[in-house]
Amino acid sequence: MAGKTYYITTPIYYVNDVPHIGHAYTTIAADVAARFKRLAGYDTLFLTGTDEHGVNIERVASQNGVSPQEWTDRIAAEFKNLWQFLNISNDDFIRTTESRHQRVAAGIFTHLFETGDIYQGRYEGWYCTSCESFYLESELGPDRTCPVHTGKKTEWTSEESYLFRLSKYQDWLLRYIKEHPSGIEPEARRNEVTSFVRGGLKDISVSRSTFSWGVPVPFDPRHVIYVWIDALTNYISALGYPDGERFRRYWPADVHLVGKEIVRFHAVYWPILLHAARIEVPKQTFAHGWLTFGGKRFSKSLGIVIDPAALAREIAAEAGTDVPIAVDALRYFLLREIPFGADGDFNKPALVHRFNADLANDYGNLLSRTVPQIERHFGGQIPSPAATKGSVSLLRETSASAANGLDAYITRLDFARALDGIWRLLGVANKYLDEEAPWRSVKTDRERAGTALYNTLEAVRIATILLSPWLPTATQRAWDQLGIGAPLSNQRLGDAQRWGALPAGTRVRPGAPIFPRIESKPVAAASAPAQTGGNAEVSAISIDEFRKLDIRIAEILEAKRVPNTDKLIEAKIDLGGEVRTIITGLIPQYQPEELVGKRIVVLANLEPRRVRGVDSHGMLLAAEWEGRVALLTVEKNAPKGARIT
Ligand code: ME8
Repeated sequence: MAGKTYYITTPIYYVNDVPHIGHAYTTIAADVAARFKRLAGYDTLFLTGTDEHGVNIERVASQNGVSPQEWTDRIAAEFKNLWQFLNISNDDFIRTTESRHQRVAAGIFTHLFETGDIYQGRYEGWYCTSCESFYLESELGPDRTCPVHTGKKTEWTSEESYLFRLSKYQDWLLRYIKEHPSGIEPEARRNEVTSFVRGGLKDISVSRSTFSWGVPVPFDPRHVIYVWIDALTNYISALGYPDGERFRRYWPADVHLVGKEIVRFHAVYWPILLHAARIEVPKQTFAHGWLTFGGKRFSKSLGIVIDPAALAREIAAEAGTDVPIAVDALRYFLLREIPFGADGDFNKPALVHRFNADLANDYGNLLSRTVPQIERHFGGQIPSPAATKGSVSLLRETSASAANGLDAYITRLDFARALDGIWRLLGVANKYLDEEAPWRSVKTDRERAGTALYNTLEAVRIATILLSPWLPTATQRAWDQLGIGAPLSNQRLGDAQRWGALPAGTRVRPGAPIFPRIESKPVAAASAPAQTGGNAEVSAISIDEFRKLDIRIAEILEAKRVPNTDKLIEAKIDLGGEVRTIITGLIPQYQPEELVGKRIVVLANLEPRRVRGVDSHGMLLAAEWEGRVALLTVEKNAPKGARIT
């Protein structure tokens, strides 16, 4: 893999307002791709930044009573802070007001003027200030509104302007797209661009003289460079074009990741501009779909926004965990739920569901089901596997196919499929563990139990490496619990492709559940641990009232997980001759298997109720604190049925 490079960019975002979840969506996707390519051994460069010029920014700064520079400094800082908060690993952050950028934008403009591709003329047309773009009459919505910003009126703009000979390159571009079909993805966007170009390219205006907040045209300072021409050049100015070391190393870019509304700028204007300037064209523009809310696009100008930081804090509070874990969940959710490329509606219950089902249950629980067993039965050290004990071939195969398929999926930015492969592995690992049930076999065949625990943790090790691009915080915590000496950050894809690399003898470090479940109200009500939270108001009761409680000792005869729930266990208990069923919410603190045989304390005269189609009669008493649960048990082998008085 030595010598392979990967250069990925996001759009540089406008600083007319603070970032929202739509911006986070693109940036998280680019971050996962960049982190993955680093993992796969590519020499990777990941660029994002801010687009700080144009009449919009000039206007919003003046509305806020500050200079455009003060305004852009303030909002650029908001973007940088958000990227840090979301654990974005960009290698550079380019701002179009930086001199390293302005120099390049001005240089290219002058060069194209000298070669005759930019010429002086007049431009008239319908202009949307939110898009910073002219539209043809035929493209406008009702009342000459913008086709992208629904309801926003375009303005008739007529001014002396420099123009760029886009028309001259129409045939070249059509040929180029045909010969390099993967240059515009997905296919629907390629078709859209092709038909737009076939419809005929008109020369475009590339300067403005009605305002001054922009990069001055070097040979005619009455004009500033059109903000889109200025902005697009960020992808090479950040590399130190023309003679920077990074430009030589990373250009042409592997992927310009953008939202679908700006595909035309990236897949028509930008390649033509580069070609005219004799600069290589990027390998690909990938235009993803829109994140919507109630079917409407998140957008500052449309007034539909979600602050990703506020959302992550909310999720963290609901799960009773810290914010970086909630950030991981958001990163995962956005790329799991919506096939990348298509539009998708944001929906918080779906996020909560993914948090519980995928992250807490399928991934986090694998650790809670194994690491404490190693601690309890194997002195805290991961035992050596015995080849003859049980069949591990399905686990090995699924893990190899998850790890081997990933690079191709990420190259295609098919995040959902990549995650599907990893989840297949987690599914097989959970099933393997259920079937092997080391908590049972440890009593009869220690070697088999040890082998099962080793193999499950080996699957966890591999999944943890593979998931690290999506879940940088959670995978680090999982790695810490595994106790492996070599840091996670040093792992490469090859380490996940080698079954058996988990060193036997490793000392595990049990810890708190990495993704504590988010309890929605109805499930909490169905779960039985005594509600003795520290904040509950406790009022005094009389001894007679206490005597009304029928609290008795019981033994758990059987316990099994209630299907399609994350937390509930159906337990059969013996109250000294009387057998009852009680539904209790004890997972992940307890697994059904370990409850069997325990002598516990039950509130026996609680009204029966139906939970998930089963009559539950009574309540297992348990202490609950800081999200943890401990069952009450008894000393001196008190007999089943004995009353607590
Ligand atoms: O267009 N769904 O900046 P911008 C998905 N400065 N992605 C969304 C989104 C949504 N609802 N809303 C925003 C600009 N995005 C120019 C770019 S590049 C040389 C200049 C993301 O602040 C998506 O990537 O309007 C979209 O293309 C971008 O933010 C637009 O950001």
